[in-house]
Order: sequence, then C-alpha cells, then structure tokens
Amino acid sequence: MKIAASLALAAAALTLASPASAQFAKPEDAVKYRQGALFVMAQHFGRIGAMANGRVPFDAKAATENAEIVAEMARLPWAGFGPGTDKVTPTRAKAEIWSEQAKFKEHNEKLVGETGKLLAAAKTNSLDNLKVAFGSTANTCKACHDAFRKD
Ligand code: ASC
Repeated sequence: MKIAASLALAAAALTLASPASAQFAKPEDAVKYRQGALFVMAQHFGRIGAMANGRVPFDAKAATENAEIVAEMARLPWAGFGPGTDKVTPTRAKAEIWSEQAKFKEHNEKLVGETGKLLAAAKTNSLDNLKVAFGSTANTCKACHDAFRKD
C-alpha cells in the first residue's frame, strides 16, 4: 500500500513536470486543441472588431466579455505545437514554428500581453481605447501569421 501510494505520487509528479505536449493522448488531439482555441479566439476577437470598426454599436459589457475570452484563449494554443505535432496534416502551420521556437514563443507572449491590454481597454468603457487596443492586437495576430502561417 505504501509503495502503491508513493508510486502514484511519483506518477502525479511526473505528469506535472511533463511538457504540455505530453498531456495530449495523440498529436492529432494537440492540433485540434490549438486550432479550436484559435478558432474560438477569432470568433470573439471578430465581435470586438465589429464594434471597433463601427459595424455594431459599442457595448462595453459585451466588449469586456468577448475580451475576457480572447485573453484566456490567447494562452492556450501554444501547448498544441509540441514535438510531433509538426507532422499532422492538414495544417497552415509553417515548419519555422519548430525550427525557430524562440521567435515563435516571443510572438505567443506578445499576443498574451496585447490581449491583456485589450481586456483592460474594454473595461475603460471607451470606444477610442478599444479601437487602439484592437488595432494593436490585430497587428500582433498578423505579424505571427505572416511569419508562421502558410497563408
Ligand atoms: C481576426 C482574425 C485573425 C486576426 C487577423 C488580424 O479577426 O480571425 O486571424 O483578426 O486577421 O490581422
């Protein structure tokens, strides 16, 4: 019993210490996960864009709710680019994601920072602030797509 308990503890510790990629049952799951997170992020980012671009009326509460989801989603996709996930197709992910990992990570971190600012801007109840933060976040999306996405 004691041995079983310490084995279970060791297994739990190993799981916690493992890279995020090891938390997916198979590489295909990691790819679905990252694509799902990016898809959900784009849906909610688009709703903020509709306000920032005047296609729908500005609503600070809705902007904040959308920005909360964007900021939370922005943290997730990167765990889905682990070892072995570069072999899964179809994908628009460029090989440079795996050959220039430090640069990719910088882009990921920039997005997390910018989406945090977007959320803060939404909470100020100012459409002007939202427009500025939306533009800056969109540029951050685009810079990473230009470097690391096939189209
Ligand atoms: C979006 C969306 C993206 C980004 C990007 C910004 O709404 O789906 O991928 O903005 O187009 O340049």
